[in-house]
Amino acid sequence: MRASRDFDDLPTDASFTTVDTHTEGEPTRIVLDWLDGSPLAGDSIRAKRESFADEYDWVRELLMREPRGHDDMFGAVAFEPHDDDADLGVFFMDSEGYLDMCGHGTIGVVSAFLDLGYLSSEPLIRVETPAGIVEASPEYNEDGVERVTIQNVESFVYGSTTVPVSFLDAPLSVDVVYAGNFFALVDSDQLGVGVDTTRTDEFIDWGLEIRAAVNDALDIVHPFTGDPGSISITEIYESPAEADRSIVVFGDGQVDRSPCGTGTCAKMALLHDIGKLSVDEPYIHESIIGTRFEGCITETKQRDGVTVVVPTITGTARITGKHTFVKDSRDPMTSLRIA
Ligand code: PYC
Repeated sequence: MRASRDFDDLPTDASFTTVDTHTEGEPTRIVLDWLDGSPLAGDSIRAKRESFADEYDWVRELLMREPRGHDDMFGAVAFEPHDDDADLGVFFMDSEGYLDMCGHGTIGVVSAFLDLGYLSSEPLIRVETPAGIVEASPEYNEDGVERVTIQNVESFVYGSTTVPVSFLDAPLSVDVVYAGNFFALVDSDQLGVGVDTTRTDEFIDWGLEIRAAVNDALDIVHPFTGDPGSISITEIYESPAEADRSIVVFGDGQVDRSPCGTGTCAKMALLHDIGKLSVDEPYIHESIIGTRFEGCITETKQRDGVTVVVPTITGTARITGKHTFVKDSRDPMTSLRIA
């Protein structure tokens, strides 16, 4: 019997190469196949993401969902930037769709690409994302990249609202904050529970219901671009003495294992707005599994009458593998979800 040592003998329709990482526990499967300049139509990163979604959404499903991924998988597609000033272009995806910005994913991509020599070790790496340019500053030790700090896009409190929800008698108060994605932020005191892993399924149901209720209640428009927006992520937080902790629900009910990079920025923007976090004051944000991002607001600005903050977050990512995924032409099971 002959053992096949590579994929050349398999009847494959397609194959994809990824570098997989986790950032403080949250995976990022980084797709390399568009890095060599393979064309994605469009004259902006958003347009390129739209063409990917139109033409290659099956690749997202193939790589994010079972049997190659799982319902909580997260991914990034890396490509040559559209913006001449950027070093790298990235957009983000999960098992349900796409996000405009991702903090843990950006840390994962920058850290892995530096460790693998795909990026040269500059002190500042500019990453083009659908939300705008994000600046990454790596810190090294003798073994390579130790941590990465990213300066996220300008973030701001959009407003607040109350929405009726099935799991409370009273309406729920929600703060709406933009930090590269629009967030619904909810204080867990209103739910009468602390944030921990004993109730993850309930938090997922609540998070999805809150997101839908706020999207029903508000017609969100980004104040600077005029683009229509919607809440993509619900962040339910508590503030114990040692460090703020949150559970972050997005996609089709995914839970971020990391403290959520954009979610940390959203929380800092909210705290600054209510006078509880000053510029340059260190902020620690803990995830549902106890991992942490360090955050800071480095600056505030007035933009079109809105106070925006410039937030940074710092965290560590590690490579978990490099993979070649194939779509065997005999295999009908390209993407599996159990309802
Ligand atoms: O780190 O910004 C983040 C993020 C968004 C969704 C999952 N993680």
